[in-house]
Amino acid sequence: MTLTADTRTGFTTRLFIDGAWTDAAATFEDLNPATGEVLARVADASAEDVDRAVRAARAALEGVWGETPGVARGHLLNKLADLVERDAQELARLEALDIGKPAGQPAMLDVPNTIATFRHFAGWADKIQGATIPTAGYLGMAKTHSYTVREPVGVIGAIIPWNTPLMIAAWKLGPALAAGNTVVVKPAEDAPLSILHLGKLVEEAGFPAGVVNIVPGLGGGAGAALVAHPDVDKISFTGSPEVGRLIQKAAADTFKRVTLELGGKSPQIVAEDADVEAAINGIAMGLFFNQGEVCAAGTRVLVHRSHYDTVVEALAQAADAQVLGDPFAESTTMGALVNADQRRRVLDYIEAGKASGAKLVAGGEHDGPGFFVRPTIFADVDNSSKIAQEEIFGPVGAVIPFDTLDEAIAIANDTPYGLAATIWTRDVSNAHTLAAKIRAGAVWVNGWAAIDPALPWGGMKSSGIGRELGWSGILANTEEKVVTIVL
Ligand code: TXE
Repeated sequence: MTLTADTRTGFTTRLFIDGAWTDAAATFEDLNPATGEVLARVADASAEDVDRAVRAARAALEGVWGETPGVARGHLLNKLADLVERDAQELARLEALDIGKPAGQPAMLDVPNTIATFRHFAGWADKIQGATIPTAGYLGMAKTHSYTVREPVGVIGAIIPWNTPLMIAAWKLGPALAAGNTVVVKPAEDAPLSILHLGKLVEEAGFPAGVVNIVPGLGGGAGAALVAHPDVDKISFTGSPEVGRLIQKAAADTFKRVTLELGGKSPQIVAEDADVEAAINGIAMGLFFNQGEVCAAGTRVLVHRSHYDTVVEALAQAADAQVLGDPFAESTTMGALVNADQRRRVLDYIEAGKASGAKLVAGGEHDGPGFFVRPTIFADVDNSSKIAQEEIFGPVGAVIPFDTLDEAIAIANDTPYGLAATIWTRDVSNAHTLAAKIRAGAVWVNGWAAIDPALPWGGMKSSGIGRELGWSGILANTEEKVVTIVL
């Protein structure tokens, strides 16, 4: 898909509350990462705006939305999917403009995945069922008839990161709306534009006022207000472990439910029997796609010693071959990091890598007028070093040799994270053994990031709590109620 770089700047966005678009008292700047210029002035929701949004969501839940049957919720989600499909080019353009990623990437992944997610959950909306459960009876005196129902959790606060905002908003909205919840969405300050466009489509699809509200704002402002609000039943968050920890603590005050997706330090393991050529291409994608700003980025490359030199050399070449630049140029394969802080953070990690004694074989410096960082590969990395333990969220790979699969498993599990892992092997026994022993929410064999809206998504250990997507996404957005009739 070729997209036109319509880089109009200087516009001011609004809040979407109770079905109406309103101005905020304050705004903040949203920058174009590829140029560093101000792209838009974004309405900054205050605590009062968040309160209005939560009240609108509660009113919709207790009113028209609570009376809307699953089949009608499914129709609306399908309509929304159709509208996202209609506006696919515009949404991909906004994503490239706001985040700095090559425009072909959101056109290939984020937008189609958003459509698929809404369609998947449209299908669930009228199939959310309970069970009838045989029991021993009532205190030995009477028989009973018991059944369960799955009810919406209530008002859900969805806090979204900036790396793939449209898609992650869909991952939270799809199951929440299918299950009959109402939602207040807080986009990240660096990338609210595609979600605001989605708000227009929610309106056009005909969702009743208050079912979806969008309150862009700062994390410590609108985000914290949403987390603290006593009338929010659940927070669904994707972002950093630091903020995830704050959210879980704050949620304890009102016993809000939480789903937390907090990133990772995912291994990609190249076994002795791997198809090395296929592995190299997949590993490079796992390192460099979306500038490495991916929660499941395969940043620790564990390579059997027999392939080590080949893989290190090929990844260095793949890094050097990346073309950084204008997200809308056909030749660009990698965009800019999202903001100056993120670039600083990634460059600091590169310095830490050099200081650790790891061997820098590609990249290592920044580039261009925007927030660019050259893709970087370190070889001979010690798994206990900072660059192997901490999430960098940039195009930086750490290559580590191993001799036995047991050693690979031990290294793979030796981080605080457990989001995803990729295994490159042609031996089905190795595939199953590694899949069983690696502590991660998702294990991919012979292909990085094989995600699908039907598959549960979430992490073990510090990568988070709970699962999104698939039937697990419905479970996470419903409360189970048991009804017992004493006969
Ligand atoms: O994340 P934050 P940042 C990791 C990644 C990245 C680092 C920092 O390693 O380098 O986090 O990114 C909102 N109460 N991930 O600073 O701050 C914020 O406004 C409520 C991994 O951008 O966690 C935004 O909407 N909300 C990750 C969202 O939280 C608050 C994706 C995420 O921002 C808040 C993003 C508060 N007190 C970053 N403070 C992944 N899992 O994929 C901030 N927010």
